[in-house]
Amino acid sequence: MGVEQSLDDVRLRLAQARAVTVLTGSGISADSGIPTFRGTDGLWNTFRAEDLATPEAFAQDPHLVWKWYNWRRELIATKHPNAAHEALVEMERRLESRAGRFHLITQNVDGLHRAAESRHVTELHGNIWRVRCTRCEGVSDNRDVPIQIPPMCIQCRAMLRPHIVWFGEALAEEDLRTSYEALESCEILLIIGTSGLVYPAASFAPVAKAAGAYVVELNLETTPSTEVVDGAFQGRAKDLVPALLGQR
Ligand code: BJW
Ligand code: ZN
Repeated sequence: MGVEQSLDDVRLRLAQARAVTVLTGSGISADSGIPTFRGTDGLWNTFRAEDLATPEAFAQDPHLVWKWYNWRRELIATKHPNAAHEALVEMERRLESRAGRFHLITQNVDGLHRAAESRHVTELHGNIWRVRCTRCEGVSDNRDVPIQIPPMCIQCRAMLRPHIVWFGEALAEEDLRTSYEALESCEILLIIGTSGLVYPAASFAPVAKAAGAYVVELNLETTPSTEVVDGAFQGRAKDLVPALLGQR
């Protein structure tokens, strides 16, 4: 079966499905000009994850960690959702118009799915436009670019941190519960633009498959998940996702 034909096959399955879950990673925002983490142009090529994206790094040098987030805030503030983000909004609209269920789980912290106006979204690793108090744990929105560093909590005057899940930190229980529900009850799981290396999201494909879902991967390259999925398509998210809706 040629690639064109099998993409059509997924398109038909999607058009009939009653429950679709989508997992996205930084590859979907690469088409908006936001760097991914791994790979030749990835952030972890220039920065060491353990120096910046761990609670230990923040405890040791909060100023350095906040400087990195300021740099990323400045970059992300100039970026917009692309055709792939928009196609997922349309996918949700179509499913809901026939009383189906759609849930989008993203590992991205850039907020572009919400900006595009996807409605059922779980931001598994947090959001770069939110801050959390290191003492009272109060979470608030903050879109200052640049943010004055280090930012302080107005309630208890302790330091604020990015509301982002760093390595070694637990994901929010409610986000995990919602994600597993969506994975275990979907007919189709689409995995878009993620290397599938970071847990627990890396285990979502087998979880959905074990529950009977048809699992499809869209990525520029093959990944460790490619072997376990039912269909894998190599290309840019901004081309492949609209194609799944017949928008080409
Ligand atoms: C395109 C494209 C285009 C490009 N179109 N495609 C089990 C085994 C081993 C280790 C662990 C384990 N369980 C937990 C761990 C430890 C750790 C982990 O997974 N480590 C691995 C690296 C081995 N996990 C954790 O620590 C997690 N916490 C946890 O498990 O807690 C347990 C616990 C319980 C109770 C108490 C305490 C603890 C937390 C993980 C948090 C990850 N956070 C980060 C960074 C946040 C910082 C920030 O952003 O500011 O989130 S890591 C980074 O990776 C970021 C991303 O969301 C995440 C995933 O990356 P993603 O999106 O896949 O990007 P890339 O770059 O890897 O891939 C891009 C892909 O796109 C590529 O495939 C390209 O080909 C493709 N692409 N352009 C389509 N145009
Ligand atoms: Zn506080």
